[in-house]
Amino acid sequence: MTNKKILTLQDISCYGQCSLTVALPIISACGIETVILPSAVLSTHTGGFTGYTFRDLTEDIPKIKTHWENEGLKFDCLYTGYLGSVTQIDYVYELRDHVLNENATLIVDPAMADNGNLYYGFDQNFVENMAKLCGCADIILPNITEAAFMTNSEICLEHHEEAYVNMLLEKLTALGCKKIILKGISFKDDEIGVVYHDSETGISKYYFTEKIPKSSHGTGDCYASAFTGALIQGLDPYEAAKLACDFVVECIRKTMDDNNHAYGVKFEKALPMLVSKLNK
Ligand code: PXL
Repeated sequence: MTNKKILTLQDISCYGQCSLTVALPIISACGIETVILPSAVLSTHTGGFTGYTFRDLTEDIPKIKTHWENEGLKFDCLYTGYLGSVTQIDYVYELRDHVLNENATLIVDPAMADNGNLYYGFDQNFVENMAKLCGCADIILPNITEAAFMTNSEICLEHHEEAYVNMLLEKLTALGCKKIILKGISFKDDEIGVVYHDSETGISKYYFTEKIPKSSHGTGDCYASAFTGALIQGLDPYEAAKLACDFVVECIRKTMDDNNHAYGVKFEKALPMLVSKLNK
């Protein structure tokens, strides 16, 4: 039996249900061995908290990579989430070149913006470097805001038109992006969804779910983790994209009745649903 291993590079936000504290349990629940490379340790995430601590682990990344190389450790997938600097983006290429198996998959979630704004601390230079990384990835998972920033496009957050989505997909393809899952598309008031676009075949496939009128932090990380776990478990990218949509809706549903839980979603309560759908 093969035992595929995913390496994921992103921060640990100790409190806040995002990045590694969701990626590790979600990918593990998908039945995949998950190896973590923490890029930083923060006391909380940066969305809505002030005065958080930030321990930068950038200089540990090449040392950890070298140790793994010396041990002959290799991975079938590298999934990157929130990265704190351009130097960390540069280390993704090093990891790709030195600790991945042949035919491994590079999945990049350019987790740097949402709702029309860059997250605290990011600038145009970071955006340009992230766009370059996305151009080298096998699969990228931007939301509309991230796609617009990376392609210098107008940011349109609702009432999308298909022409707008196609324009973003074309510009992302021009960056070199191969398979694109563009999130947060809304053609109708009560629906939200994703498009899966394969740049090689030119085929786009949409998937929509009900739109729950609640903005939740951390759903992008839940989405990317469920997608990555499902893909490496053997689903094709469109099926994995659909399952990740259903999982995120369930995460939001499980959190909806709690007004003191805006910092994240109660993804733990949605894991049984993810596991049962994945094993069907
Ligand atoms: O969920 C993305 C994310 C991850 N890590 C940190 C963040 C954010 C979003 O704000 O601040 C530290």
